[in-house]
Amino acid sequence: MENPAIAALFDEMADLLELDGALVFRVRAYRNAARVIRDVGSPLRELVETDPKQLTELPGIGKDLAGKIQETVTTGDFADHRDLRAKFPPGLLELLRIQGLGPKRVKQLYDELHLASPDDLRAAIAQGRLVELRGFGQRSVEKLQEQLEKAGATAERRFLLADAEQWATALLKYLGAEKRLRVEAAGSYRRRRETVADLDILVAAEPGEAAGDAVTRFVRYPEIQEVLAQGETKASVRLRGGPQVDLRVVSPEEHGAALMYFTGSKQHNIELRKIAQAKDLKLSEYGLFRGERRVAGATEEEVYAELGLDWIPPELREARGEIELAARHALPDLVTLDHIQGELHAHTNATDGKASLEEMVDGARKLGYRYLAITDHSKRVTMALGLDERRLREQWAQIDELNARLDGFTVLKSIELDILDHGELDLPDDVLAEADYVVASLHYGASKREADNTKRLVTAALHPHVDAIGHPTGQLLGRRDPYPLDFDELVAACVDTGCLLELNGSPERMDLPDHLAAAAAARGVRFVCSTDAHAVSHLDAMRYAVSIARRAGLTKSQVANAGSLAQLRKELKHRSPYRPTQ
Ligand code: DGT
Ligand code: CA
Ligand code: CA
Ligand code: ZN
Repeated sequence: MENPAIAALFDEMADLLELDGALVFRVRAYRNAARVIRDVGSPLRELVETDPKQLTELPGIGKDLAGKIQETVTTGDFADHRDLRAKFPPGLLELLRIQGLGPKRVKQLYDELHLASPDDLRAAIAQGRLVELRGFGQRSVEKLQEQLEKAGATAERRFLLADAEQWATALLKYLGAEKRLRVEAAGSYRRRRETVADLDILVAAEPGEAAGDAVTRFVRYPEIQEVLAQGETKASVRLRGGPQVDLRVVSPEEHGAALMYFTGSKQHNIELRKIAQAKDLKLSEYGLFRGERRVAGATEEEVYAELGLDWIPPELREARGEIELAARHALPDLVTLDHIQGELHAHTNATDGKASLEEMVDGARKLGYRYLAITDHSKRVTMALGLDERRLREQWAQIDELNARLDGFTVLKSIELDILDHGELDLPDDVLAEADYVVASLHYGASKREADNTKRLVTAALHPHVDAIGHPTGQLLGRRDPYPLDFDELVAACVDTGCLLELNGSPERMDLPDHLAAAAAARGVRFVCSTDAHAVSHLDAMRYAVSIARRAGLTKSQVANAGSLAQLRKELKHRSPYRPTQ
C-alpha cells in the first residue's frame, strides 16, 4: 500500500475513534500518525520490506502504531480498524466525507437524531429536524445542504497530484524494471493537473510476445486491488486505496502518436485532428496518416512537426491557445524546477511548523537554494501561536546571527502577515518596514460577499510593505472552495504596485489555480513559486508550484524566485536595502 492510502486509513481510524467516544489522546495519536505518514518522503512499503524496526523512529510512532503500519502495508488494512468500522453503519463514513461535517457533528447527528447516511441527513433537513440541534443554525444547515448536493453530483473521486505521483512513481518503477519495456505516464498526470482522476500508462513494446508480457506483468503488480479488464494490449486495474490505472501497449512506430493521444487533453487532441484534416492528413492514436501511409508516429516531435507545429510541453496541452503559439514558433520557454533559487514561504516551530529555523535552513540548502524566507504566522493566527512584534523581532535577531555564520546562503526576515477584517494588517508598519519580504494572506473570516474579500486582498496588495499575496483564492482541493473574489480587481492592484501573486504548491492548495495565473500573467503580474512548508520534507513540494507556473505558461523571468537574491531584492516592492546584524 502506498503512503497516501495508509494515511487515509489512519485518518479514518481517528474519525471512527471520535465517533466511538474514545479518549482524545488515542484520536490524536492516529491523526498525528496520518500526518507523519503523508510527510515521509519515501514509500513506507519499502521500509517495511527492508527494515521495519525503523518505523518507530518516525515522530510519534511507537511500537503499537508501527505494528499497525506494517499490518496495513502487507494486508491493506489493520484489525482494530476493521473491527471498529464494523461497529458503525457504512453510511456514517460517507457522512464524514461531506465538507463541513467533522466526526463531532456526525456523532451528534447519529446519537441525537439517529442519522446514519447522507440520505438520512437529506430527509432530516427537509423535515426541518436539524434546527432543533445545538450548534446547527439556519446558516450552517443551508451550507450543509449545498455540500450534500455537491457530494451527490460529483461521483468521480479525484486524487491530488502529489498523491497520484506516489502511485505512479511506484508503478513506473515496477514496470520499468523490465528492461525491454519503455514505460511512460500520460493523461492528466503528465499534464500535471492539480488533481487526477485516473492514471494512464503507456508501454512501447514489439507486438506479440513482448506486448503480452507487459500486460501480464502489469496485472501481477502486488498493489492491485482489482483487475477491471484485461486484453492483449490493454488492461485496467484499481490500486489498493488508490486510483484506477489504464494501461495501453503500443508498438514503437506508434509510440509518439499514442503518447500524444493518451496525454490529451481531449480538447487539445480535437484541435490537432482539425489541423491534420486541413492538411489532408488523419491523426489517431496509431499515427499521422496520408491515406494508408503513416507519415509520422514514432515520436511526438515528428508528429507535431508534420502538423507544422513545435513540440508542445504537456502542461500546456489544454487548448488554451498553445497550438496557435506552436504554429508561430512562439511557445514560451517554460520555467523549470532547476531555475528556482530560493523558497519564499516556510514556517518553523516558532508557530505551527514542525522543524526549527536551523533545520529548515539546512533543508533549503540541501535543495541547492541560495535563500529562504522564514514566513511564520502573525499573531492573529492564535491557533498556531502567531508571532507578535516582540517574538518576531526575536526571531529576526536569531536570523541575523544565523546569517552571520552562513556562507553563500541568506535567510530572509519575513512574515506571513494576516490580512484582518477590513484589509488592515496584523503588524504595525514600522515592523514591516524592517522585513526583507512580506507575504500577506487571508486566513479568517472569508465572506460570502465578493466585495468584502476583494477589498481585503486589494487593500493588502496596495500596501507599500506587502510583497506578495499568499494562497490568493484560499481553496483547499476537495475540501474548501475558493472564496468569492473579484480576481480582476486584485490583478489590477498587483499590476499597479508590483505586488506578486503566490503559486502555492502545497498539494492540497495548488493556489493560484493555473487558469487564473495565466490570466494574471497576461496582464503583467509576476509570481512567486512557494511550498508553504510546515516541515522540512514539505520543501520538496516546489515541483508542484512549478507545475502550476508551467501550466500557466510562465517563463523564468515571470517568477521572482527563479532569479538570484540580488535580482529579487531589486524587484521586490519594498526595496529597503538589506541590513545585516544591527
Ligand atoms: P482525468 O480525468 O484526470 O483522468 O483526465 P485525463 O485527461 O487523464 O482523461 P482520461 O483518463 O479520461 O483520458 C486520457 C487521455 O485520453 C485524454 O487526456 C485524452 C485521451 N482521450 C480519452 N478519451 C478521448 C476521447 O473521447 N477523444 C479524444 N480525442 N481523446 C480522448
Ligand atoms: Ca487519466
Ligand atoms: Ca483513463
Ligand atoms: Zn497561509
